[in-house]
Amino acid sequence: MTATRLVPGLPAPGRCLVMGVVNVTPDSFSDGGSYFDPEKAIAHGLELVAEGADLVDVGGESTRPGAQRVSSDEELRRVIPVIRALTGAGVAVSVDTMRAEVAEAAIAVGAGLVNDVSGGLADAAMTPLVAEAGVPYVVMHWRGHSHDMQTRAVYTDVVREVTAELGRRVDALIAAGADPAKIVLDPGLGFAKKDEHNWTLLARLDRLLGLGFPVLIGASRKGSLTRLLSGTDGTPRAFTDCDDATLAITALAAVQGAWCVRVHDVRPNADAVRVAGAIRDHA
Ligand code: PMM
Repeated sequence: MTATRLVPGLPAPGRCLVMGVVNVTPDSFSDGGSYFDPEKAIAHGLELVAEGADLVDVGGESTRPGAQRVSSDEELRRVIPVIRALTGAGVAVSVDTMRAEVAEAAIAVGAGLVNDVSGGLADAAMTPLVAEAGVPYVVMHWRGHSHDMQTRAVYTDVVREVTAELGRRVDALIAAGADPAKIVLDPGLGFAKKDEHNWTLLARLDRLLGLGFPVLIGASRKGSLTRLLSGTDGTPRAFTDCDDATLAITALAAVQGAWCVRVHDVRPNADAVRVAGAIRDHA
């Protein structure tokens, strides 16, 4: 597995890809409210591409710890106009959704990848949908919805359990007829994970990379960074002030062969993946 591995239908620039985040939500922890207005979301997506994003991830449902679900009608209302406008402008778009209905509507307006933080576990219709549609699909490690996911952050060996649970999702997808070449794996940093679990998964990224599928890392502005960088009084660093730290993870993951990083602050991450690409080219 290398960063250059092609996932059909997506850009293949020969280095780790950069996925820019557009949360069309009033309450995402990282950029909550900033792009809830569709015009602002579209403008932001275009801005991320101008800064070097290879694709733009559009989501309409917050997954921050404790978040409650929105209805599928509301999710559709939030994301579809934004995806339609961005794909119409030639942008490669992924839809960040746990719902097959939303994924299907997004694909119909041009989304080229489905990014499902539940890895198909939240909606039984998702696995057959992505298998049938033949789109690239991000299978993130997940143990339950955000309102109580941190109670499931219980592991004996987090690396072994996460890779095994992802492996079972891959088996289900292949059994449903999905093309293995279109499956992307994601350890799900911060989802039913304590800080120690997130750091251990990053320390042993080789184990996930070793499964042979492209790997996506979503570390940008995650709580583990805010707590790692807390002040001397123990106050966590603000989410939006963790972009330099995100960059460190991007560089380390990209040089090891991650396929894509999902980030909010695109421009420096786009530089970092190019640096990592140059190092890999000369390894
Ligand atoms: N994290 C969030 C949302 N979607 N998708 C993938 N594949 N991996 C992630 O780690 C991930 C995700 C939550 O972060 P946000 O509120 O900044 O969007």
